[in-house]
Amino acid sequence: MKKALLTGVTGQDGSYLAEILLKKGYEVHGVIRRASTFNTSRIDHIYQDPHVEHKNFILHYGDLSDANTVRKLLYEVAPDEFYNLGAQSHVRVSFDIPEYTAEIVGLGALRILEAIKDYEKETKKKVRFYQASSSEMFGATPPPQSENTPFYPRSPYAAAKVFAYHMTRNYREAYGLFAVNGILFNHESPRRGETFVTRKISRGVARIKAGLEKKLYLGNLEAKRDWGYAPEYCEAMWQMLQQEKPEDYVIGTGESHSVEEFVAEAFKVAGLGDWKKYVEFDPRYLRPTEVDDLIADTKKAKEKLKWEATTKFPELVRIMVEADCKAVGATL
Ligand code: NAP
Ligand code: F7E
Repeated sequence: MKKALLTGVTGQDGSYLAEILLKKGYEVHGVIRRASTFNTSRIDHIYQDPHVEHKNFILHYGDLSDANTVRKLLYEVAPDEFYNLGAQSHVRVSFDIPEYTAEIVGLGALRILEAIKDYEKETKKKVRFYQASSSEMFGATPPPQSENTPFYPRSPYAAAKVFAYHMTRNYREAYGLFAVNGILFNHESPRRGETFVTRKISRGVARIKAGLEKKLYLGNLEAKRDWGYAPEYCEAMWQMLQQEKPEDYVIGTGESHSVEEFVAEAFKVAGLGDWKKYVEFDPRYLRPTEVDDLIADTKKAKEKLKWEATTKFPELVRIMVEADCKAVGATL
C-alpha cells in the first residue's frame, strides 16, 4: 500500500486529494492545525475514528512554521508521496499579513524540501514531492501563460510562491529530488473558501435567492481568471507524481472570464434577473496591485499527462450556485 503525506488536508484541494488517494488505495496522512474550533468540516465525511483498527486516513497535528514537526512526521510516516498544499492562500489577505504569508508559503516549502533531502540521504528511500505552485506567480505577465513564461508576482502571496517554486526546482537539480511544481490556475468548487470571489458570489446569490441578504459587495469586476473545477485539478497533481521524470506543469482550462461574467452567470442560474440590482462596489476588496488576466497554455499537460479540464465555465458556475442554494434551502 502506497503512503501519502499531505499538508493542507483541511483545505479545498487537500480534501479532494485525500478522497482521490483513498479511492486509489493509498494510506493517507494529513497534517491539521490546532484550532480552538473544529477546522475539519471538509474532511469530516472521510474521517476515521482513531480507535478503529486498520485505518487508512490518519491525521497529525503540525504547522508549516514548525520545521521539527514537519521533519518528525516525514520520518514517522515514511511516505512515498508528499503533497505540500498548506498555505495562507488568500491573495488580498497576504497584503495585510505579508511576513506570515512568506513564512508559511515560502519557508514552509523549504522546510519540507530540507527534511526530504536529509531523509533520503539517511534512509536511502525516495519521496516524490508535489509543490502547489500558482498562476499568481505570472502576475502581470500577459497571457497565455505556459511553463516557460517569466514570473512577475503582484502580491506577497505570489512572491512567496515564486520562492517556493524556485526552491523546488533547485532541490530537484541540486540533490536529485523527485520534486515537481504544479502551476495551477484558479480552481473552484462548492468547497472553495467563502471569501474567494467565486464562492463569495455563489454563496451571496444563494442567500439573496433565499431572502437572507439583499446585496452582494464586491471589488474589481474586470479582472479575468482561468477558472476550473478543483477535483479534476487534484487528479492532475497525482498524475504529475506518477511520471517517469520530475517536471513542472501548467494546469488550467485555457479559457478566461471576468469576475463580472461570473456574477452575471451566477445570477442567471439562480433566475434572479439583472445582477446590477444586487451588486455594490466596495473598495475594501481592491488589491494594491492586481493581476488582470490569466489564461493557461495547457499544451504540455495535454501532451504529457493526457490531462484536460472537462468542466468548463458555465458548468462550474452552475455546480457552485446549485450547491449553495441547496445549503440554504433556496429552490431554483
Ligand atoms: P485553502 O482551501 O485555503 O487551504 C489551505 C490549507 O492550508 C488549509 O488546510 C489550511 O489549514 C492550511 N494551512 C494554512 N496555514 C497553515 C500553516 N501555517 N501550516 C499548515 N497548514 C496551513 O487552499 P486551496 O484552495 O485548497 O489550495 C491548496 C494549495 O494550492 C495552496 O497552497 C494554494 O496556495 C495553492 N493554490 C491554490 C489554487 C486555487 O485556485 N485553489 C491555485 C493555485 C495554487 P486550515 O484549514 O486550518 O486553515
Ligand atoms: O480573486 C477579484 C480580485 O480571491 C479573484 C487563490 O486560490 O487563485 C486564488 O487567488 C479576482 C481578483 O482569487 C472580490 O480582485 C473582486 O482579481 O477569488 P480571488 P485569486 O486572487 O485569483 C490563485 C490561483 C491562488 O493561487 C490563490 O491561492 O476577483 N475580486 N471582488 C474579488 N476577490 C475577492 N476575494 N473578493 C471580492 O470581493
